[in-house]
Amino acid sequence: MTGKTAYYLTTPIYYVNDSPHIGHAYTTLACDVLARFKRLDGFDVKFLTGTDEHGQKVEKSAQAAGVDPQTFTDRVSQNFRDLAAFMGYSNDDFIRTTEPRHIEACQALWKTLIDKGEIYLGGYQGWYSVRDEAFWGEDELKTGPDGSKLAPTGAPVEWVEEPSYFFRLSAWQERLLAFYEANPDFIAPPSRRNEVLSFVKGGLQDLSISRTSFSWGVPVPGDPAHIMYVWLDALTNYITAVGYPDMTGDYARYWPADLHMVGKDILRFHAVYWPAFLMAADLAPPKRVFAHGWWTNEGQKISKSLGNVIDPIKLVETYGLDQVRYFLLREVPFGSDGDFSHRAMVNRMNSELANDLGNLAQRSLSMINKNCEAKLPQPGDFTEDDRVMLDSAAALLPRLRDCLDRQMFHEGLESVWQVVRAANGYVDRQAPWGLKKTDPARMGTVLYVLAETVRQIALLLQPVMPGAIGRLLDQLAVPQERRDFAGFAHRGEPGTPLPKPEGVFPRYVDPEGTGAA
Ligand code: ME8
Repeated sequence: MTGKTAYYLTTPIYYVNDSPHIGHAYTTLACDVLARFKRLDGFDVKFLTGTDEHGQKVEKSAQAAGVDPQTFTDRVSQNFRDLAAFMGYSNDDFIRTTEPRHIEACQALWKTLIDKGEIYLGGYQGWYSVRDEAFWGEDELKTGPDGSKLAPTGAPVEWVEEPSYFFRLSAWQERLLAFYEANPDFIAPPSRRNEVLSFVKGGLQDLSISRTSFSWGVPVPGDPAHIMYVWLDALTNYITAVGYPDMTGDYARYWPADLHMVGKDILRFHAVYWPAFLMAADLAPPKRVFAHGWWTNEGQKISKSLGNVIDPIKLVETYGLDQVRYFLLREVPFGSDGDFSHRAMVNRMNSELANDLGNLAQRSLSMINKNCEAKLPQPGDFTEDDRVMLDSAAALLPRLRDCLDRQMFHEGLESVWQVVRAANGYVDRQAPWGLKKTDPARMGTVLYVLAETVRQIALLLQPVMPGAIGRLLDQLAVPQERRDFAGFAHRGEPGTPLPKPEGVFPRYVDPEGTGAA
């Protein structure tokens, strides 16, 4: 067992009715950056993602594809694993809800809830949306253009009447409110917290948690005519992956999870139902749920029927993996909705990556290569300007820790770019190219300060752009064992030979020369 502090974070598990799209790539990317950051910062990280394979939506998609649900889910789940590898995600586990370990965990949780009197058998009559895999109250529905009833999400609903087990959610209203009160950081961002609070204050109904009208799901223990409601099944994945029902080992180490990252549409399941299920089973609720916003495409809502779904693989092929990773976390305040546009993507890529950071690194390293025999120069005494530069780079580590603990990726990146811009100002002011003849020792000091600033910036940017930044750290000759945050304060050794520098952030050039950028 390591002496490191455990940090457990999860993505939602994705429905296998669909190919992976930008929404999936985005949620997992945010977790990946956080996981990488925490690992570099000395935590024992467990980062989980996976696929949600049961339920009526998946069963219907399998039927439409003309294959049995297991064959179908095997195929589609693989697409999500392939995406994870392609995007460079560093997840430690990939869970599938059709695995035996998960079925065992769901049935154990169910039995505990039955034993504690939290589940009873009744009958369900009401509206169900297969697309949302959610029950909706009559008062929540709206009317579509053709007069049909629709869920508040716009999804079609159908009337369902069947025997069903219920979870006594209504009994949890006050205890949930007390839990939110005692844990003000449980739901983020704060606007979402208010939304959940007012939903719970509005009163909770008991929740139907089994279905009998189809069979693609986890059988209810002792009553196999019923299968578990897909959300009870799906949420349980977070404890399956730490070994539940065995509560020693990984469960003891990693549970409760430090963070469930979710999209805003599935917050209610994570912030209301899930803590209620857990508390009812005498298990600890997670520490935090963060609901991020949704992307639109060139100003339009993304939908299959509009044909404007963004394929993350195409995006990466067009702009580059590190560039896409940077853009998605930089462009939009995390938690708000955001718009993807070619123009915005190219703008960030060319002005911030190629110009601001790329040029800073390239010109600093080229001058060292040319004027300092390709070795890290020996610095002399630091001036006030040098010290301000070095101090502002050093202040970034605590600043980023704070931003990332609040999942404010854009704020963290903006702080880094303030230092990048300050460093470009420092180069212009110090004009080291003019010192070669007049004061070579001072030139060495300035170039040392620059190399040091770029090193610190690069260390902190590794989680966002592991490929390009890895190459930049190679060019700074930072040894692998000094690339974690324990090595942050460890300045480069003067005299270290540096390889010939090469740009790591190419400019985007429009292939058709349309000048869209
Ligand atoms: O909800 N922009 O699975 P899912 C940003 N199986 N995020 C988006 C998006 C967009 N345009 N479209 C979708 C499920 N998402 C359940 C989860 S967890 C126990 C079970 C996000 O495949 C969406 O908010 O529908 C959600 O977080 C995820 O992508 C897709 O989930």
